[in-house]
Amino acid sequence: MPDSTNAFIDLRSDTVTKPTAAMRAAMAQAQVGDDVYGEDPTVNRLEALAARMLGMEAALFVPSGTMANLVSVLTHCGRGDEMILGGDAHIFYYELGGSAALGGVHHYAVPNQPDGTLELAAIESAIRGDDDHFPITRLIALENTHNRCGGRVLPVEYMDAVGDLAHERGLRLHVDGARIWNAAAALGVTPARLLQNADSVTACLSKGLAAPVGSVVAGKQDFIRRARRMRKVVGGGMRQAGVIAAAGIVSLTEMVDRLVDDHANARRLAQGLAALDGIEVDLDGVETNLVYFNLVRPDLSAAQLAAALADQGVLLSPIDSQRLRAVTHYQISADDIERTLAAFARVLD
Ligand code: TLP
Repeated sequence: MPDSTNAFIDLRSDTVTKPTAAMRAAMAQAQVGDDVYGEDPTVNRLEALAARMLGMEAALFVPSGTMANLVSVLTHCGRGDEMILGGDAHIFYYELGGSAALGGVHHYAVPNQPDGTLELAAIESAIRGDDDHFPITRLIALENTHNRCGGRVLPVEYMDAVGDLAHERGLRLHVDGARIWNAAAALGVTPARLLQNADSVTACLSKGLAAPVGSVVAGKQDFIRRARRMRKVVGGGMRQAGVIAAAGIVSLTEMVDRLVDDHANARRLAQGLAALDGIEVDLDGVETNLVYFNLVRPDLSAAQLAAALADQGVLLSPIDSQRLRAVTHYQISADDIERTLAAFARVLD
């Protein structure tokens, strides 16, 4: 079975998820056309469905979350404009400075709080005044769930408040919602409610929702029309993309409701890790499918622990010399969590 041949318990990321049998069947049967002409019926269906679920007027299918953020930022901002974002934001930390390199967009990074938020006062004071020395602030970007802050969920009231602040000051709010589905599941609200005050969102299909490829950008009709042109600029115009969009439709219709299982597995993993000597986990901070933890052993680095666990068949990501990340997802069962904890116990013994 192509979906279950992985010999490792792979907790490096939810990006490693493989397509389900239903996705492969949908891909094989997908009706296709040329999407640059707007003629791929499956892509059009995916975009309409995603827009509806995200509570936005329209959506655009793109190959990756990185391109979704890039296209969004370049559509909101011109050269020399500024965006305010967190110093731990994926856009700031892990996207090669793409919007600066390709679009000349200046990044104003303010500190992320441990819960993934940016203090409203910090955002407020980062907004530039009318002065010939300053770039023009155009955009605020939030991330929900927040990856580097531990998969933390930004609550509805906070999202609303940042949207209000942005709009009062004539700015736009973009949400890197690569894992917005996890955020909504953890809060027990719809993604549409969570994004009610946002102008645009990146939402990934190929993480917890297990599609092989693809993300969407969603926003107002006019924004998406301009984003479509920007996608073409960065080389993201795809042709018979219905073959992959078909998997994305299965993601949205069949894979959202099960995310709570990943969250339960993450919690069980975090609790088991917290009970081990040499590991520290902030249990209150484990709200979704990401488990960040610290190794507190002078004789072992995070990279050495990861290597020793790989020898035991368990893969996870060292983040720095002491910090590691484990991510639960569709291909990780409750039994895999127990086997992972047993491997940890052997390695740390
Ligand atoms: N995150 C990846 C790595 O790039 C770190 C991971 O394994 O978690 N926004 C957020 C919040 C993300 O976590 C990611 C991927 C992206 C955007 C980019 O998505 P892709 O990988 O599809 O370009």
